[in-house]
Amino acid sequence: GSGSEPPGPPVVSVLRTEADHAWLPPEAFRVLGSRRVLVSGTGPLVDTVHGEVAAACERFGGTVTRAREGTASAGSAYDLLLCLEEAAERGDEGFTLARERGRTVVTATGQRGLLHGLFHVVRLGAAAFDGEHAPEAHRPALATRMLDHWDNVAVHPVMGQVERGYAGGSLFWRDGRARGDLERVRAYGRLLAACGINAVSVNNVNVHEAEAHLLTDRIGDVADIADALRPYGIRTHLSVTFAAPVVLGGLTTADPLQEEVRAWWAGATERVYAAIPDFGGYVVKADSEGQPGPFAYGRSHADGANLLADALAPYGGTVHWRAFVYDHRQDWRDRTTDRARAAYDHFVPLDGAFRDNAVLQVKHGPVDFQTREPVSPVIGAMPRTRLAVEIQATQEYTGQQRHVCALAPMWSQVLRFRPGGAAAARVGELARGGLVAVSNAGDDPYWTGHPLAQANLYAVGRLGWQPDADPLALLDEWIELTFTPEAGPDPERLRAGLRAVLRDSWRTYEKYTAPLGVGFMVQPGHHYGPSVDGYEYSPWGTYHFADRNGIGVDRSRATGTGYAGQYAAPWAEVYESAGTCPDELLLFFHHVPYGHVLHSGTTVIQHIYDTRFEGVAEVAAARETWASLAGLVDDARHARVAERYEEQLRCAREWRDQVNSYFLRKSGVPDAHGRRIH
Ligand code: GCW
Repeated sequence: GSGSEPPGPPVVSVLRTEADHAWLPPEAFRVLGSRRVLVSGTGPLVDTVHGEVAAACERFGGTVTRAREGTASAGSAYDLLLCLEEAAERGDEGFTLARERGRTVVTATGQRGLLHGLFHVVRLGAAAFDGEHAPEAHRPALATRMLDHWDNVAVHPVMGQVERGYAGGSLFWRDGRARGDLERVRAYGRLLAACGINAVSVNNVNVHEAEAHLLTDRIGDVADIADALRPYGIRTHLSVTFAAPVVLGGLTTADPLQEEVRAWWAGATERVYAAIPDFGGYVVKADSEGQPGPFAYGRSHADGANLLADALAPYGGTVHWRAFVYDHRQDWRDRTTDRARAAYDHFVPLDGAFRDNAVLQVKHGPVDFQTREPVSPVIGAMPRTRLAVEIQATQEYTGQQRHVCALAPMWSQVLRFRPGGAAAARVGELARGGLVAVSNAGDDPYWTGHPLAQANLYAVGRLGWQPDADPLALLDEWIELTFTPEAGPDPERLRAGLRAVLRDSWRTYEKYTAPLGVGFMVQPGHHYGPSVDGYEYSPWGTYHFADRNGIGVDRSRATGTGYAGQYAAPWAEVYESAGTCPDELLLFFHHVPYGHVLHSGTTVIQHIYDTRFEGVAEVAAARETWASLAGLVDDARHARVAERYEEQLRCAREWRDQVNSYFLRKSGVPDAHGRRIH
């Protein structure tokens, strides 16, 4: 039961939806829900906090009291105080946590901070009510932690409802209309808030006809989504087409320096804010893979981004301008053009030219979310520009949510990388514009298609909050919340099993797919499964150059495309020579003979054979481990994962056999261990 004095606002309902609870199962609230809790402060997000606590107490026998004002000094009648201290400054996301006189005290000066504090207590579980300690301050390292949905409103003839979506349909759109399932959207917002995400962009960066209209005549649909996400502190953003003044406004130009174009954006943006007062801003993919942009008018990308930044500035909005600009109609015969160079070549000369409310959104690697890439040299090379780092939770190139591939270890490597060398700042510190992930969620009952892919969505928010967090600790945290092992018969075996199948799954995936950082051996179009030469003679700029003597892309300054020279010291030197380049990136930077000996002591060709065999063996072992967890995980979830392991194993074998056969045939070098290669 929940007491209340004075009679506060209505308890905000905690959700009713068929969807999986993911990392917020009722059981995760047991510790908190069996306590005596005081929630103090006013405002819509405090109502959300109160609703969460009330639902937990209802279920687990605790009590919740609602007060209007901060009462951190209140008597010993409570085990937990959740206090909003001052008039809500909505921007403030931090909170402090203390244990004093047998009570746990969370104080925040902003409503969102209180919400984060609540979920922090949930994460801590019993530890939140242990011992005594002085107030510790928590605040997000990155102010923006955003998900980009590549969701189409209308079903795209090739890409479907969700571009690169592996989790069913869109949470927002279906067959050309808003789905209107706002309870589900709200549940999504709740999960996102609980891992630290605070912004969502609701449509594909490839903005087709129907989607373009979200900006104007269909803004009401976006406003409905924003209303559903707002109670969980999440701001809504929109992808827009740079050609909007032409396609929506009837102008003859979208030239960013034309007054009529500027006026059109100002007016359109004013109407957006009339519908959504806390609208986050625009996301733009311009001059990229066929999308319109400023180049058509002879203008720079700073001109383009600043046009939208100026329109958004009066309302506190931000434009996220993507740096994914390259020539996708390249001639494969032309060895001087290197797609990896493109973002740096286009954008670094513009450093300092972008407005304060323009964020340049840079993919973490120079090419395209491959299993292994170096960190983009753009990060670190634009000190006077707000950069956001873009990662891909949707597993386009990492198994499409049919394979287990826990990506936190990869993302963590990126965020901990120091572009300026050992003493310089980390990527996680340089990303002042935030962390952005392409979402992997959809209307699938498990949200992410593969139930274990929920771990990736969870890690996005947690790494945005704390980019130097230990990725394995985050996996453990996700396991504790999602599976609540202590509630089951054999918590240690469950934990150990989940760790075993998740922790190294990215490296396992790497072992059976494209070797040593070379990338792109996927089937063209859908990008699932192997095709070693699938992109070799294509216009996309993604080649491996394998011949009978060797493989890899020479990106050195001395003899290659010069890409290695885009890095600062010491990386430019490290990557320049095959002798110092790390093994896992060797073929990204160098073309070497098959007999080249790696730092690991083995040759490139033998490494290719060995790791393909190992990768398949590791998948087979993981499948067995998963099978052994039957009875410790709920049956439906267990069955869903088991079925996906069958496909993962089939696909891993296909990768192994195609890659090994290809290189045996090219090189003529037999496997040192005489294993069967076809
Ligand atoms: O990885 C590629 C994808 C495209 C995507 C593009 C991008 C939305 O294959 O589907 O388009 O990147 O990031 O814009």
